[in-house]
Amino acid sequence: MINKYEFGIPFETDAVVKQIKKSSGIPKGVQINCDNGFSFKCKIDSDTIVYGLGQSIGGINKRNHLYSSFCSDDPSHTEEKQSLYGAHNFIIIHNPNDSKSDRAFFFDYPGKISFDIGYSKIDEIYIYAERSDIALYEILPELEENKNPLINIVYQFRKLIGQSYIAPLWAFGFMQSRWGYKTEADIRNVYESYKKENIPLDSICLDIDYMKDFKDFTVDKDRFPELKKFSDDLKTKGIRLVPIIDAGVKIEDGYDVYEEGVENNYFCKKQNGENFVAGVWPGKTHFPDFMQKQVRHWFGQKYKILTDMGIEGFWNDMNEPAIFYSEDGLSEVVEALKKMDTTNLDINSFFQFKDNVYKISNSIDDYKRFYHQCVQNNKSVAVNHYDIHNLYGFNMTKSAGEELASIRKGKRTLLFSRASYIGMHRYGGIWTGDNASWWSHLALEIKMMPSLNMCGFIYSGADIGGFGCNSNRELLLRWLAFGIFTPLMRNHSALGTRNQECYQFENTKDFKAIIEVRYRLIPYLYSEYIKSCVNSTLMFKPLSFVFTEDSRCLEIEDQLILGDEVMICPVCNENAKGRIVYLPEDMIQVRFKADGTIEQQEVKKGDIYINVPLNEVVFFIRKNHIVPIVNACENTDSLDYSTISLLGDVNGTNSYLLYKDDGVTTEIDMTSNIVELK
Ligand code: MIG
Repeated sequence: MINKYEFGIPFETDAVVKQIKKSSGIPKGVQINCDNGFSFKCKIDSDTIVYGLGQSIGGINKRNHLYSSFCSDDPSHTEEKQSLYGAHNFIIIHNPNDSKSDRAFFFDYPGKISFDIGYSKIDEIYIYAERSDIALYEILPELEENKNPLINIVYQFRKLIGQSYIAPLWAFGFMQSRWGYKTEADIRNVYESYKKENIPLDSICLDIDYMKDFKDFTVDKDRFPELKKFSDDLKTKGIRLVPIIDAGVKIEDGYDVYEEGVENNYFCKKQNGENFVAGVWPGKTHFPDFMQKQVRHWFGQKYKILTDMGIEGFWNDMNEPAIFYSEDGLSEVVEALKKMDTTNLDINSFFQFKDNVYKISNSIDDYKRFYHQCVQNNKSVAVNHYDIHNLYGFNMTKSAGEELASIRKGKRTLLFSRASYIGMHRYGGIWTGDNASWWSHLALEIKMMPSLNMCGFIYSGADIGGFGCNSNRELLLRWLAFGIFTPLMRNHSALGTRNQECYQFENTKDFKAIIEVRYRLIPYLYSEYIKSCVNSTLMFKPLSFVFTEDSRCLEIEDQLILGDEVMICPVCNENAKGRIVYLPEDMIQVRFKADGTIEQQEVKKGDIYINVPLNEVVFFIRKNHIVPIVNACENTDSLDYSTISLLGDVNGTNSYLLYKDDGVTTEIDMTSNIVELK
C-alpha cells in the first residue's frame, strides 16, 4: 500500500508514473514540520536497519551517516562525503524484530535534501530540506500471502516509478575505456591489443577527445577522419564504439548546436534574460534547458548525427551539471583576489584568499544564477536551477532516451549517465562516476549495487580498476572478478593515471580467464537483468532480503544474492589469497578455474574460508537452483546459446527460466521468450 502526502506545492518531477490519491494528515509515528523548510523525524530503535539512498557513500545499512542528495561532480569519494552524482531519495526502514512494521519513504523533492540517519541522534532519522514543497510517498508492505516485506516494498516502489531502462545484449560485453584515447589509431590499438591477448571485448568508449574542441555532436576530423567507416569496420569485428556527450554546449560562432540554441532560446538563462555562461571543457558554454520539452526533443535528435555513423551507445557526462566556473563567478573571484593583492595576508585572509579560488567550481552561488523554463500545473514558469538541481542529468538523459527511441525505432540503445534522479532509471543506466583505484572503493561499489537496484537503477556499474589514482594488477583482477556480475562492466581510468587496460599487465591469461567467465554467464545475467526490470525485482539483494530469519545476514555487506540463484562473495582485500564466506544455508560452491574447467562441490552452512587465486572466480549456487552457462567467446556477437549447460543443483526437477530474445529489439515478451531449462 502506498500513501501519498503533499506539503506546500510539490514540483512535478516526473519521478513517479502512477497516480496515487493524496492522503490527508501525515504518516503514523512521524513528525513533520513545514514552518521553516521541511523536516521529517522518526524514531528508530537500536536494531533498526535503514536501506536505500541508491548511489551514496557508506554501507548497505545507511545508519550513522549524514547524506545529502545534491548531484555533485566530486571525484573524491571519501568516507565523510555526503553527496555523489545521483540523488536517490528513497529509504526503507527495516525492523528485523518485526518485519511487518517495515516501511519505506520516497521524498520526491528536486532540490538539496539531507538524510541524517542516526548521525546527530542515535535513535532518530532526521530528513530536512530548505523548502517545504514536497511530495512524500509512504510504502507499507502488503502482508497477504506471506509476502517478504522488504521485497514487496521494493516491488511496490519500483511499480510506482516505472519500468527500468533496458540495455542491448552487447552492453553486457566487456567495455574498455580511458580518458586519453585521442585518435583512431589509439582505439584501434586497444582493439588489437585485446585481440592479440585473446581477451574478450565488446566495446570501446570514446572520451571527450574524439570531439572537435569538445563540441557535442562533432567529430575531430584529424583524429577520426572517417568515424562511420571506422565504426562499421570495428563492428564487423564485434566491437562497438561508445562516445561521450557532455552537458555544456560550446559558445562558438558557426557551431550549429550553439547557434540553434541561442536562436530558439534553448539555453538556461540568468534572471536578466541573458544566456547563462559556464566554463567547462570547451571553455565558455551554455547549458541546454532540458526542463523544456522542445529542448529535449532538439538536443536528443542531435544524437542522430552519431547514430548515422553507426553508433549504438552513449554515455552522458558532466550533467550535474559540472561547472568549472561561471562567467560572473569568475569576475567576482578575480575582483576579490585583486583586492587582496596589497594586503598582509594573515591566518584568516590567507585562507579566504585560497578558498576564493578553491570554491569557484560547482558553487551554490552559480547554481543560483540561472533559471529553467518549466511546465508546472500546465503553466510555464521560470524556476531557479538551485531549487531543481537534481533534475538536470535526469532530463538530459531523458532527452537522449526519448529521442534515441524514435531515431533507432524498435531497437535498444546503450545509454548511461553520470548524474541522475529517480525517474531517470526509465531512460538510461548510470555508472558510479570518478571513483579511485582503492580497495575501499571496490568494497563500496559492491555495497552500492543493491541500493541502486532498490531505486530502479539496474543497468549500472563502476569504473573497474578505479578511475583516479594508479591501479595495479591485483586490484584490477579482483575488481574484474566482481565486475563480471554487474550489468555495466567497464574498465575506465583518468588521464594521467597508470595505464590499466588488461594487456598492460603481466600474464594476460589471468585477465582472459576472469573475463571469459563473464561471457559464459551473459545469458544468465541478461536474463536476470531483464526479469529485474520487467518484474520490479532486485537483481542484487542484500543477504538479509532473502534469509530474513538469520540475523547474521543483517551485517553482511560484502556478499550479495544475485537473482534468486547465486551468492557472490568477491575478494576485496589486498594481498588476500581468499576470504571468509558466510553461508546462511547449504549451497553448491562453483569454481571457475583458469583453464576453463569448473569445479562444483556441496558446502554446509556456516563460515568457511575459500581460497581464491587471482585467476579464478568462486561463487555459490543455492540449493534447488540451477544456473545456465555457455561456452566462452570473444564477444557477444559470437555468444552461442546452443552451448548451454547447467550448473548447480541439477537433478531433473529443479529448473531455471531463461529469458532470451535477440538482445536488440525493444519488445519484451515474458511468455514466449522464456525457456525452461532443467
Ligand atoms: O572532469 O571526460 O566522470 O569518466 O573520463 C572530467 C573526461 C570529465 C568525467 C567523467 C570521466 C571522464 C572525464 N569526465
